[in-house]
Amino acid sequence: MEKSGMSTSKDTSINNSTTVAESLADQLRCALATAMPLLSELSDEHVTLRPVPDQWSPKEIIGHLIDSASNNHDRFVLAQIRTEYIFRGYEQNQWVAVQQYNERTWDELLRLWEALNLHLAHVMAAMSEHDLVRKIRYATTPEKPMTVEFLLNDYVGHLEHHLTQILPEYQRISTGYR
Ligand code: NI
Repeated sequence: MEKSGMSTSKDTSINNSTTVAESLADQLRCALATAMPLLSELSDEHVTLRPVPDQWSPKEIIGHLIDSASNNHDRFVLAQIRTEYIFRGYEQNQWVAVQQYNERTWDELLRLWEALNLHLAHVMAAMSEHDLVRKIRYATTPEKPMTVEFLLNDYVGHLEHHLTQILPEYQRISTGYR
């Protein structure tokens, strides 16, 4: 992978060689930078309320995104270390229920969610073109291999999908998880 620091000064205006991985990481950073101020403004009453009894509150949606970040942290790292890596799934609704996200303060949840994702953006940006074409599989659908690039794109799209549930005006950037 070419690092921009290696290039001569005259070519910077034409091509700063942003990699696909760096571009996906930038989408994630941009989503965080856009959403954080809007999320921070929401009242504690609003973010604790479940619209209907079996739907997540905004705190629980951010909790689900924290679970997504922590599970995908494993995946983003292990996909680069192991060949033939099969992802375990996780019981999304039970993860949210067990952790009682509604009992946490909104500010603490947001800071945890942001910090985890800033680190994941860093991990994503460091991936090479070779890493992105590696194949990974889910235990539930082992017959359908997917690339690491698909996984990263899907991760950012999934995050934005849930952001739009809390922030209806949020404009998605990612092409993933449509
Ligand atoms: Ni989800």
